[in-house]
Amino acid sequence: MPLSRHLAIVPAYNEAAAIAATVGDLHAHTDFDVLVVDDGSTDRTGECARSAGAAVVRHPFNLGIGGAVQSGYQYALDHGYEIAVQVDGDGQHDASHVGDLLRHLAEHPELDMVTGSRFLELTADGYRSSMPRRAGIRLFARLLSAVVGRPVTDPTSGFRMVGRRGIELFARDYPHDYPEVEAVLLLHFHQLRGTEIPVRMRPRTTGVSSINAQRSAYYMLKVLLAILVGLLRARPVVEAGDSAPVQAEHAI
Ligand SMILES: Nc1nc2c(ncn2[C@@H]2O[C@H](COP(=O)(O)OP(=O)(O)OP(=O)(O)O)[C@@H](O)[C@H]2O)c(=O)[nH]1
Ligand SMILES: [Mg+2]
Repeated sequence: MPLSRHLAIVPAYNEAAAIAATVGDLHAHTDFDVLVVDDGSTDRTGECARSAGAAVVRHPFNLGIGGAVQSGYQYALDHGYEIAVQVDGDGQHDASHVGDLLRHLAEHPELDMVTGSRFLELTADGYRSSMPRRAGIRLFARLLSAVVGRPVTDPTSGFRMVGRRGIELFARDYPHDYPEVEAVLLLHFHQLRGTEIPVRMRPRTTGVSSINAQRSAYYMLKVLLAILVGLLRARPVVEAGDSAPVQAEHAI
């Protein structure tokens, strides 16, 4: 049995320069157990994470961020955690907000996921990504808000906390490649509920971003197609009083 009922899942790929500080930040601000998913790094990410006091799951080769996060949810499910929060390994997510996410989830038991949004804060300080990426984020935000029927302001934020139902869903199924936007849809199509609260993020100070100019274009196209395909796919129809889908078809 785990010591805590709460787990921080930290996906990390070649983050040796930042991972110890990220784990330290989580230990300083939360009582969450910390799992670093070392996604086939070629540097010392795994060793640094372990020395900093985290549990480490290591992929034999690089699966990409979606695979890394899904491994984390599988670990959370297998070890009986009730709450899991995703925190990037590059130090951009400020662990002092983990308590805010937890409080919000505890105060709203109808919710399954709470996401930290950079764009809800009234003051404009904190990292909000580059101009071109912000344009993409705005487009995804509009599309997602229309589809899920609630305001989504930061669809690419990977700073998210889920309860048990979210852990079960994401352990079973999690999008690959650039998963954050699709994960919001996945949650919605499984009739789970999400919301956002304001957080401040930091710029990446070390390591290499997964999103350069070339990949941004691929990201946009891939995620737009994924949204479209997700909308076209058949989904289970749940009738009032049923606990199981009556029409056994697939969700996104
Ligand atoms: N680049 C990359 N990151 C991965 C991978 N697997 C896990 N990660 C981790 O996923 C997290 C998010 O990736 P980032 O490249 O920082 O993406 P981002 O935060 O949207 O982009 P930046 O704002 O430019 O940092 C980081 O902690 C990475 O270490 C992978 O295959 N590639
Ligand atoms: Mg980052």
